[in-house]
Amino acid sequence: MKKYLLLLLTIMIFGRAEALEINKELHEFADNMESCYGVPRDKVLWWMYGANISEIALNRTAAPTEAKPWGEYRKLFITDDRVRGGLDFYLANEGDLVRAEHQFGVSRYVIAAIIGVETNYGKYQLKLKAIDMLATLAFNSPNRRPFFTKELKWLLIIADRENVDPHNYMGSYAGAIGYPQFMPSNFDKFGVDFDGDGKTDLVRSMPDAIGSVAKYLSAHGYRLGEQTAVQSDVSGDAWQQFDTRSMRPVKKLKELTANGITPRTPANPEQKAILYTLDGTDGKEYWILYNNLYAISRYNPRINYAMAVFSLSEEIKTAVRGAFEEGVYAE
Ligand SMILES: [Ca+2]
Repeated sequence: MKKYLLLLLTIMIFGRAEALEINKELHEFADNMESCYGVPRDKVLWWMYGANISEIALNRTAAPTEAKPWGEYRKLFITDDRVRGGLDFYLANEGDLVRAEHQFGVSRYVIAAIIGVETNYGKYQLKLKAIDMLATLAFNSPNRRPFFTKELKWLLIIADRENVDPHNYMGSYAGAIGYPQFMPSNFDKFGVDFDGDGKTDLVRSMPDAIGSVAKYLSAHGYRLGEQTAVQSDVSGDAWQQFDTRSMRPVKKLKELTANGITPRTPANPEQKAILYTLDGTDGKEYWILYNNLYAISRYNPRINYAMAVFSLSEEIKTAVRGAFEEGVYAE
């Protein structure tokens, strides 16, 4: 630990820009990391001395984003470029996507769509250090400190365990890491070494990202072969009681159909379901949501997010099938 102390001393003498203040609170955090999780306190303090306050993290998490109507959101989001990107991504990663589908029981197209939505299939350049974002939000933000402190804790536990400098974990302004944008606590629970190199690397390994997304969705109840969401037609008034603006499928499909809600594609009447009304480009859309949509929403709890992943996955599936039929790509 001597080298850390020496480096700390050097930094304390020469100073640094926009540094995180190393105060009593941070010392307590470091003590806690050592006593509860076995991560040496000097190592933690050294890592934290290297962390900078991020204005981006403070500004972005403070500004609530307004929810757009679904129709508008879909048009902005499910573009030709994004679908073509999904086809390219599928063709480049088919082996791992199929393997993940078999191993975890999650649609290969949904896995592709999640990575497409999160980081544009890994093409989005992650320029922010998760440690800067999380340290800023844990120690310098007025809100949600316990949440981000917990995530910072997990970032350092993982770094210590995997023997990686935590400053190498690149992510978003909220501290989500790598291609699939996992928060560090999810990295710990659902991270998979899917390329078998002995490390779970969500920043550089696309196979690891694919396996981890599949494990996450599977653990949150996704089941291959079940429907995800389907548009329906409504009649009478009784259907309104099922329109609760919740994505949690707490009714059975047969209860919905008995009350004037007719799915445009039939499904098992015993299947758990709920109705969700969305503002489409041509007026109201009445969607029946199933358990798989709810599982997707565990990745991000906004309806537009879950619907965008679902819609994109369907578009990618259509594009892949089209490519096979045209003989552009032979299976
Ligand atoms: Ca790996």
